[in-house]
Amino acid sequence: MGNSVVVSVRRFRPRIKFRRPFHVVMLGLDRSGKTAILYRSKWKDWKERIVPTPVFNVETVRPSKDLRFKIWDVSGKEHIRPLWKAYARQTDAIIFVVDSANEDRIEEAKEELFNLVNSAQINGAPILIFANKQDLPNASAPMEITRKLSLHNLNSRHLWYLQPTSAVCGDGIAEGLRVLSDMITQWKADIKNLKSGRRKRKAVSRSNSVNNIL
Ligand SMILES: Nc1nc2c(ncn2[C@@H]2O[C@H](COP(=O)(O)OP(=O)(O)OP(=O)(O)O)[C@@H](O)[C@H]2O)c(=O)[nH]1
Ligand SMILES: [Mg+2]
Repeated sequence: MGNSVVVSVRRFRPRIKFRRPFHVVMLGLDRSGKTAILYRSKWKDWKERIVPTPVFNVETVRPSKDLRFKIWDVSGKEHIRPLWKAYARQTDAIIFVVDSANEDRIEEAKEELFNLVNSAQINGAPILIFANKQDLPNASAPMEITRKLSLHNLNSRHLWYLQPTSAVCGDGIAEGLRVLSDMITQWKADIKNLKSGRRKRKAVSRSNSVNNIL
């Protein structure tokens, strides 16, 4: 499988330990392979368990000893997509799964991704894109998927990373989740710094106004 496409603009910080699992929503068009990725990470008999998702599945997965993710895998069917924003609100991150071998639906996937990310309800959460089904002979290369999805035009508030995967072979999933945990850590640290910066500025302006009065 080709190399992952690293597209995040900032370097990730050292890992901080979180006690609770990261809460993540996994979205993408129907049949892109979301449930296959989730169940592949969880059970040996994952193949027998896969059916189209009626609304959502939720599972906690452990890609490595120090990492836990609680993943909401939401149906990609057209009538469920209006609910995506509600599922994505207040999660630690979004995983967006694309079928790399289905050229005909890549534009539709791009529209849904931008529709989601440009929503006011999605508050800068990091995005991991799984370019799935890389085992198929007609799968587009990661760089090509990056271009077709116009990922470089994503809102700059979001850290993002594209990881080629194959749910069938199991390739790329744990690697992608590791990068995702780093992005979440970075995002949370940025929010914390921003808040403490604001508090400091407020304190300074308060003391300035007191000095002006005196
Ligand atoms: N060759 C190949 N097939 C895959 C891969 N991932 C999933 N599939 C197959 O693609 C089909 C759809 O997979 P699902 O996991 O049900 O897709 P989904 O995104 O959850 O679809 P919805 O639940 O309808 O939103 C199934 O037949 C899977 O076995 C992959 O990496 N490679
Ligand atoms: Mg599914």
